[in-house]
Amino acid sequence: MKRVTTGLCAAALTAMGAAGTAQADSDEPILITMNNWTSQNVLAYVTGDLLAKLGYEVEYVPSDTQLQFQAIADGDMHFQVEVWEGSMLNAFEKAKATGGLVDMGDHDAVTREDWWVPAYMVEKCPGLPDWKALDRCAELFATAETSPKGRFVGPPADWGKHYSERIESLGMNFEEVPVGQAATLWAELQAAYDREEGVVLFNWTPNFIEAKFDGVFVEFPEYEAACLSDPAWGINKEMLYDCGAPASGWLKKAAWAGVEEDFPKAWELFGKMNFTNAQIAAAAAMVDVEGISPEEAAQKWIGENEAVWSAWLPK
Ligand code: TMO
Repeated sequence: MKRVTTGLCAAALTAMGAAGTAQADSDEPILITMNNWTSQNVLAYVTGDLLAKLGYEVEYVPSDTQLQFQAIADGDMHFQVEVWEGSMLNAFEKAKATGGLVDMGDHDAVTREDWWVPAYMVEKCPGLPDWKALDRCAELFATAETSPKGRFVGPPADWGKHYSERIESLGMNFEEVPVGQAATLWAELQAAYDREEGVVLFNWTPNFIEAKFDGVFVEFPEYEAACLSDPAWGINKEMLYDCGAPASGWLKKAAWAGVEEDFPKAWELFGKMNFTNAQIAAAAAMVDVEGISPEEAAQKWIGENEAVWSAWLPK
């Protein structure tokens, strides 16, 4: 990906041009934010591969799902390809308000992130997917560690979900046991699924899960913005978080405001990039089902979807 600057003869430059590598508008690397779930990693590498086609140098910077937005606003990172409403709204809005971070538009994808049960649990616990039914069946979800409370297998801490508060706010007979990384969520699901044992875990869509496991999201009190800001809203008059996440959430892109001037071709690309639910689910499946690396998955996606991405490149 290294841009060739000096000491290169004209013939070689022409050859590069013929191979489709354009001249970039900056020598500085573009810093792409990397998070800790699969589709984001694949889409980040797709972004990097497309930037390379425009002649840019690219670096990938690992970041925390909540703290990344202020880092983007400060120009310490330049682009995030997956901003999820259900887990990042507040941190995103706060950074946007400083003026340093720009909303680069929505993907077509519609998202949901919430508690999720396999379909066989709906038969074992009448009334599911309603959360009150789940709560009545708490014992079916108990483990030695949580008994007599049910165990909720929660997300890594940096995903900003406030589930322990939700359990308290709704007075549920559950205990959150968070995982350290996404792979543990799927290992817990697979282990329970094979034996049709009780399990309720954090999940989201689009994801590879829908292609491999049959199940449903738990229906909590319907999301309204006030649930996250006004304790008086909802069932619990003294606490926030007494609601589910948006059932039809947005998925956005975010960039550092300085990209427009420093990397104008990249700015145009970021504005046009747009993934669907099916594309994102397939991106995750290449890694989590087929077992190839996120880098390879990105290259495969680029190879198979030229008609899609070529429309995003600046003319
Ligand atoms: C932000 N995530 C897709 C992991 O819920």
